[in-house]
Amino acid sequence: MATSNQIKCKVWDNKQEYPLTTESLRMLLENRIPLIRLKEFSTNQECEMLVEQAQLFNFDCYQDVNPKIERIGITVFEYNRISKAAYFQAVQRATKLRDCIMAASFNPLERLMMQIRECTGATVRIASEPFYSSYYAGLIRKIEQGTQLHIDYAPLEQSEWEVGTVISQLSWNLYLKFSPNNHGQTRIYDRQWQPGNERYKLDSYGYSDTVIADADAIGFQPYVGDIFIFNTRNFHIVEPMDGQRVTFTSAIGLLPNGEIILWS
Ligand SMILES: O=C(O)CCC(=O)C(=O)O
Ligand SMILES: [Fe+2]
Repeated sequence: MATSNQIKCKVWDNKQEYPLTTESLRMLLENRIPLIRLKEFSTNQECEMLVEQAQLFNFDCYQDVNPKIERIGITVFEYNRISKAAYFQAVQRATKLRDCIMAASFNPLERLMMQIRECTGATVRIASEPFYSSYYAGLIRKIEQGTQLHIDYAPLEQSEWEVGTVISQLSWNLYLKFSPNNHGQTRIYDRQWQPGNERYKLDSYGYSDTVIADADAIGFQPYVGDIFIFNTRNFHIVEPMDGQRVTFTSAIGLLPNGEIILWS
């Protein structure tokens, strides 16, 4: 495991956020910059319409996750412990519901995939599992009570799935609704998960603060209509807030052959 000194030598351009370009995406995948921001990716009206449509359906709570996180859609994180077969059985129904919500509002997933395709020239697609089908991608998620300190990294968490073969993993969040206040920020540490960190795991997904000792961090205040993309092998946390905080989100992974895949 690298020492904190070695890690601190890698300089993140602290505070600065980059627009989406071929170069910034490459740097984010290589963890050489902390954040990409797509300002005004969607209009306030589009965001409102999506939330309004989503609210016609039930948000479910993540299993085994404290504090509570609610979402529409399914995650490999939860089915990991059940079975791959059960996940792929649930994909069709979840996809139908997501498509119904997007058809009555707008489709941020396709819009973002198109933009990544345009700026990289790479194949950008929904992840798909040999002998099964496409994955589900695109959660509508409420994180209002915050998260624990965590990472999202399929080579660790889903090693037996296609998504477990990614060499780098990002997350994009489109902020659909955000009650105006100074809380609910997302904080990303300049410290990537290493196998030795597993002994500091607290429960189904949280880690003790020991893993981020001395690490630099960057926090960002979400704005409705903006997308933030960051590298989720870095430890990160969402602060709790009073009020509503609704996002549209999925993971983005880079495969060894250069393809870019999305899933939830
Ligand atoms: O809601 C956010 O700002 C980030 C949530 C998160 O942990 C993630 O997207 O990996
Ligand atoms: Fe996360």
